[in-house]
Amino acid sequence: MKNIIITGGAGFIGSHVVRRMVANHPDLHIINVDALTYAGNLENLKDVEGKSNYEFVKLDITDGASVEALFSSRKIHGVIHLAAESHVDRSITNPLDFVMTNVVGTVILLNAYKAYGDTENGRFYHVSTDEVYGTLGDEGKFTETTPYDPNSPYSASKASSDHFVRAYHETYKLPIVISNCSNNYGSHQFPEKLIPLMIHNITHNKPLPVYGKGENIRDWLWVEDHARAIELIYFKGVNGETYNIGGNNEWKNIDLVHKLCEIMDRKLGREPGESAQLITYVTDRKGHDFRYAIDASKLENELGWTPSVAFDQGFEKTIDWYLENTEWLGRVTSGAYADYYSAMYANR
Ligand code: NAD
Ligand code: TDX
Repeated sequence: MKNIIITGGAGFIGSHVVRRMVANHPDLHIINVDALTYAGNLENLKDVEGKSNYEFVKLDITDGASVEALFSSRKIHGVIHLAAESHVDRSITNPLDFVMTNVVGTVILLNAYKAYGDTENGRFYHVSTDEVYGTLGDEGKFTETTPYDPNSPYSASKASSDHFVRAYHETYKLPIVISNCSNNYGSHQFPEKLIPLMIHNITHNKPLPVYGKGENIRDWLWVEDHARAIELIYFKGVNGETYNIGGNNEWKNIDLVHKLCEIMDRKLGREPGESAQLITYVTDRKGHDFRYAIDASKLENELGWTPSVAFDQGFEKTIDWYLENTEWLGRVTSGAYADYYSAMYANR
């Protein structure tokens, strides 16, 4: 059986990728490598535990000796690398954590794959973000040839890791692919990110902190469509290439929050307009990118991928998941989350 390592498989997107790969590829042995930071949660993977082609290895990718021990213990056919520090606000308060995991951790994995992996037949797939391209004005979209121009410590660390992955292809002929995706929404997302944070706050009648004037724009993609794109690119992408992934679904933050409030009023049996009264404009994020929008035509034309779920449908499903999984939300927002929340929002 071929061994495929998926890093960050206990996180938001990673858990969707692991579930899909385990279910669709019984001929592959999927090894989920995750340090279980605050963002990683094995509860996200209850339905694959015990599957014969699935294994979990708790490991920090910045621990070079442990990474090397894993890669040298058995032949690793390929790697799908999602492990990362992923939250922009945290990167503003603690950039070094982002350098360690996103840059150093990625290079440690590249070295291990280069030394021990099946570089003849397999590949190293690096999952990245559209934020590496910087910010857009009112017009235009990011393509694969848009120059890198990262603005936050998070996006600078992801840009740097993208460059290392590409450099290993050029220098050592390592078989690699990279994808850069827009904002994901869906189940199992840690409630530091806009949508689950707002759902949690609406449910608890807490203020809804909208940064600045709420006019920043994001391009939202259903997480399962991202996971499907990752599966497709892993098997069918061309080595050395980059693929942009996006939902063609732009929303101003404030419009998205209003839409969420309307749906939540209906679902919670509140008066129309009740949840929207919780909206509170707060100090803007430092260096806040104005607009992201992806041109995904390369992926569509070359590999035949298109988003499968209309936003209205995916958004409603997402909200239902959080309302049905209040225990999950309760557990992940207990303890350290409370400290994070007051540090980030108390004086904003
Ligand atoms: P997440 O924060 O939900 O999950 C990250 C996972 O990585 C967690 O399980 C965590 O435990 C693990 N991890 C963190 N540091 C680690 C370390 N040092 N060693 C091992 N494991 C570690 O992130 P996500 O939103 O699922 O994002 C996954 C990937 O996709 C990231 O690389 C991110 O940059 C990229 N991405 C995310 C989005 C998005 O909208 N969330 C969009 C585009 C790209
Ligand atoms: O409380 C909030 N209020 C608010 O107005 C939060 C948490 C966010 N925002 C705004 C900031 C952004 O304009 O909402 C927008 C979305 O914010 P996030 O959910 O933090 O996502 P973003 O910063 O756009 O980055 C996300 O998409 C790209 C992911 O976190 C990254 O990992 C991914 O690479």
